[in-house]
Amino acid sequence: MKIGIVCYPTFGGSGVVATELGKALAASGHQVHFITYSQPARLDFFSENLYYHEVTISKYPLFDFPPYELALASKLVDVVRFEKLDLLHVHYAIPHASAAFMAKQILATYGIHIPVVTTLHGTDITLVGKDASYSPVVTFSINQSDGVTAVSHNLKEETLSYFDVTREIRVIPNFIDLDRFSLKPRQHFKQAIAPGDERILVHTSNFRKVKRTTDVIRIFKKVQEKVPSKLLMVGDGPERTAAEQLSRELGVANDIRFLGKQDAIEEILSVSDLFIIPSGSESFGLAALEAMACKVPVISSNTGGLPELNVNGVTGFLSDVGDVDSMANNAIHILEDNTRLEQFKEAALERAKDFKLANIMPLYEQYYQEVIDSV
Ligand code: GMT
Repeated sequence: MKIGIVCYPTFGGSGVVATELGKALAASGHQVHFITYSQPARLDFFSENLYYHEVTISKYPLFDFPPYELALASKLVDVVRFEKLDLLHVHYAIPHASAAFMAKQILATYGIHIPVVTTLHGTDITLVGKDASYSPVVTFSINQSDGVTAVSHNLKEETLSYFDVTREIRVIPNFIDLDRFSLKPRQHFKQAIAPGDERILVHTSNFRKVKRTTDVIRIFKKVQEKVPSKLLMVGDGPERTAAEQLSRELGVANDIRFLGKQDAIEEILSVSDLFIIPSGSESFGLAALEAMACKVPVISSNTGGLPELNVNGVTGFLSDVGDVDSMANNAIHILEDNTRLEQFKEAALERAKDFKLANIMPLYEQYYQEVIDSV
């Protein structure tokens, strides 16, 4: 197949899923065309089946807000026409699904009928999509897609309960490349972070409010009172300063390293004992899956799609959003006993294997074919 993929080219979860899916599809023989405003972060090598088309946005003094959606729709028309694509797969509804709808209408005037699959990732529904300034367009463009997927059953239910969606939604979860995300021997790094053989806790995110990064600091403070430990905070974003400030106020700053944005997350996960993800909303939790693939159990909130990934009492524990005491107690329970920690680590890896790329990519391929056959 010749597949066009539209996504945010940044480090965010939806962009990572889209890019890794495109790379895997290309590796299995499909021709994949990425159409974005800059080179996707993980598309940093050459492959004969991978193409990248940059959406260029003309600036004009009249435009306080350059019309990206129009530039994207025009580029989609161009790429579909001249590269003769079979299907467009857009990741993150806003504004990709509506741009694809517009491109589809224009292409029809050339006698070209291109099927569009929209994948809902989370905040495009749970936060931004529900905003009254977007919701009519989100509802319309989901219904106008020829196929719709959601990354968890919970996200599907959220979408159906909030939007007047008539399209069937197929659940296809996030996936993991176990060749990249696996436990790597990094003893020297572990020694540098935890010279007294302390436990290492880790959090990775974009430090947005929804991630509740200050809860991570509060949990760590409580854990540290019972189990000697260190905390690695990976990523950057608007809440980083608040998290840093809180760690100083609570007197734990010397045991926390804020590492900023990192490419080789798997290296950091490889030295970690426990992953903390107390999000207020999380449609799947790709970051938790990456941790589990590196044998790191998960302390999470029980929101969104997290219960579909993290098995309570087996791969980690789930608590109500904001219940810092429960999360800290669960973390201590796992960390205070070597044998128990090892059991949780093994179980985390076993669960991660359910989401390996080889299991999930065929679900997309099969769905593409169904959508193509149905239009
Ligand atoms: O987590 C983020 O804020 C980034 C966001 C995105 O769209 O880039 O991630 C969402 O999509 C990921 C991939 O499908 C999911 O694993 C994340 O759970 C989801 N984030 C939220 O729902 C907050």
